Amino acid sequence: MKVGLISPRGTERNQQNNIFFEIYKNLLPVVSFMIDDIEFIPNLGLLQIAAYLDDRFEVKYIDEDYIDISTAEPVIFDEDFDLVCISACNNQAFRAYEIADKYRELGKTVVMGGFHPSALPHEAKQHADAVVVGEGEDTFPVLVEDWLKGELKPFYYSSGDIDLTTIPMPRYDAIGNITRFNKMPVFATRGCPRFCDYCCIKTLYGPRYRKKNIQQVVDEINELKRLYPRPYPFITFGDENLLADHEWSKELVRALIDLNIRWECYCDMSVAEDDELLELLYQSNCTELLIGFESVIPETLKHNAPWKGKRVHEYAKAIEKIQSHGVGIMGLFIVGFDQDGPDVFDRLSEFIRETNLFDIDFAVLCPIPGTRVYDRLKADGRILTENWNKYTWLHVNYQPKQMTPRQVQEGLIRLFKEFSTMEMLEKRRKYFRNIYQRLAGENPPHFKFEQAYVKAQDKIIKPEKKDDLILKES
Ligand code: B12
Ligand code: SF4
Repeated sequence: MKVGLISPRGTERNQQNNIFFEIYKNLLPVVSFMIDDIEFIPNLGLLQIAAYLDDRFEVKYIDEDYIDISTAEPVIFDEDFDLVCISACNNQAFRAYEIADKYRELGKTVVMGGFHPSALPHEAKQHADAVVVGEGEDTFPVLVEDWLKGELKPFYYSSGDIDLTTIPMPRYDAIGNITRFNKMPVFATRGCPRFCDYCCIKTLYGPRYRKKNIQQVVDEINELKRLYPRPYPFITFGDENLLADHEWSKELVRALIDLNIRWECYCDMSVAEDDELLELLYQSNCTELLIGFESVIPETLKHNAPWKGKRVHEYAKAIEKIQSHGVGIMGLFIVGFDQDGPDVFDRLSEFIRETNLFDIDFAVLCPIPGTRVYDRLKADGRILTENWNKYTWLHVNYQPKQMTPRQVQEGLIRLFKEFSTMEMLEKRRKYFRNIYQRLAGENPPHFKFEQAYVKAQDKIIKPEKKDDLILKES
């Protein structure tokens, strides 16, 4: 039996049909000067559920984000699947429904899961024979057996508390042409004990922070090294906070040192308090830590991510400490909260200039279904569109409190542009060159810093005037 695993197109920054693509394509080499290009990552959710399909099934993974749009239809629909499994984030939902409808017209069974169907299962059910709500490990195997018996149920609800030490390795071997991707996703933990108002993580994975065994993680990375030709793939841990438990993290990072990879992960700034962990991160080639600072305005954080609000005064010191250990930080920021006035952009800009962040990414608040922000804005009648194609964290989909949607949109673009110039890159390059030379001598082996810089220079194309287009669309 043939099973299709389909990740519909949607990634704003990777897709040529998206309005942000042009501007982002031109800016990214400078924003993210340490990665080779825009990041290309396969869908781990689908590879994970594929691990439950035994040898009765032949699986085919199709990732529409990485198919030329002009040839996407035949690639997706010229397959004779018996079962079609589709995964969707919000901004993939409409395309997921299109694919699902067409397959159902062809008489195929379609099942859906992932963030969007889990938040809005009844909407997704209109396009699928069955919807999985939450994690797939305890639901998908049951669903498959029901399907084989002809007893498929409309909804499958996860317990939300899967024991990660018992789950099989994702089917990385099903990726197919693996070198289309420049980063390989690995998860070592799942869940987050916090509940920030704008975040959907708890809705999908529940409140408990759970871990795999370290050996499982090592085995997964070794499998990726086996599948991926040298140079080894860059490993991106998608965990909400890989380093939340410092003692366990140290054990994990020690194991990563022996694997000889380059890697990154999300974490919080408490890492700055642990010198031993910082040293291990450097030794293990951790290129950057992605930290969601979200805002530098205490009032904003107090209302939207209170636990971050308590630490906002320590942000700058923590960044300095972490980066001085040769580990860069990608600062993740969100603009457009109710407490943000028009000065939010200047305040953010000033903070970033002062802190020499290795990498930066900006987003505009997005009212994701299943979050408190969504419920609040919906109740206030402030959601401007439920066109999920625009739920990208780059479009303004709601009526901000202290600004117009246009002001927020323009401010976001201004920030991207301001920090995506060769001048800013040069400044950061000097800052990090000093750090690496202090740590490792004249030619630091840690990063191919100079090559990355030259490559970024080559790739800079003067952004065309796309601003009008963006503003009209949002
Ligand atoms: C890696 C990653 C990416 C990668 C690409 C991943 C890819 N190709 O799928 C990149 C960097 C390209 C990316 C881009 C974006 N991302 Co992203 N990303 C992640 C991240 C960090 C990890 C994803 C992952 O590997 N999860 C691990 C797998 C195992 O979990 P899972 O996908 O949930 O799958 C489980 C269940 O959901 C279920 N399941 C999932 N699909 C299916 C399908 C079926 C049929 C079944 C039965 C079950 C099932 O079973 C799985 C096992 O339990 C998540 C955060 C997170 N914790 O998930 C954010 C996250 C998914 N991204 C998010 C966002 C907002 C984006 C962007 C819009 C950002 C931007 N502005 O550019 C884009 C758009 C993505 C798109 N495809 O269009 C949001 C999604 C919000 C939402 N509600 O939709 C998340 C949740 C981050 C967050 N905290 O808000 N992302
Ligand atoms: S934003 Fe980060 S800290 Fe807050 S709930 Fe989501 S994953 Fe947890």
